[in-house]
Amino acid sequence: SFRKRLVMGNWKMHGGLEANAGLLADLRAGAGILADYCTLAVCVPFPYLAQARSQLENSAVSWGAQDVSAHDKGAYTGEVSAAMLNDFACTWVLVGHSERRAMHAETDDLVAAKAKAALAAGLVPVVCVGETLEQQDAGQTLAVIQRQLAPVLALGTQAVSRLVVAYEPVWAIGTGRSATPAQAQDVHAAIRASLASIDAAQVRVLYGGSVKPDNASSLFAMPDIDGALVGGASLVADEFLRIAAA
Ligand code: G2H
Repeated sequence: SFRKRLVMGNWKMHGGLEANAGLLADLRAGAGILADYCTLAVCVPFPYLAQARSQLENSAVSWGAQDVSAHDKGAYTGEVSAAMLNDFACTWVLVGHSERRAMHAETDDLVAAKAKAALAAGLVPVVCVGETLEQQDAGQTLAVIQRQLAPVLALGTQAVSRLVVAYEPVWAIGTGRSATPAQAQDVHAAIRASLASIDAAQVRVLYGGSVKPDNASSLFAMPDIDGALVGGASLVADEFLRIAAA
């Protein structure tokens, strides 16, 4: 079955109205010719969703957020609901990025609840999983990923068939030290195997962690790597577009 490649930027806490305007315009202009081959998207900080929408509407680049509340509404100061993201015509939302797991104590169950809330609102959750260096050294990579995915798989086959998984080894994030294509492929194949009861052939599994123009094509050559979640390199239009071109 055919999985259209997905190259998604994760701006993290970067940007500003003026800088974004140039970046979004460059993406809009450069994405057209790539759109037949891959889906392009950016996940921006909440305050810039309106800007992303106004600059990317009717372009080949879609947009989304970097987090979502598991709750519909209520006394949750600082949280943003899936319905609010829908008000800005988001397609995507990241859930369980390792920075949120590590710095905001997000548990596997909370991440699954966020994915569920996103799906209920018609958004596509991009569920991020990945092991730390310590866990990798201890040979726990697959066990950690199975544990992180378990409550997500428990949402049921219908839910899982609609989401995207992003494998981001924590030791590769922002360090300039990407996983090798073979290393990533092994984990991606295992992730797909764990989805096997679902229609795993249709679920996109992205790789994330120091993806750059010069390592993107060798990663994308792997059979179970369906695209990338790109941090640092997504802040420079030319780099992001070159990754998509790969
Ligand atoms: C991993 C990735 C994007 P970077 O967090 O989510 O960031 O490409 O900067 O390693």
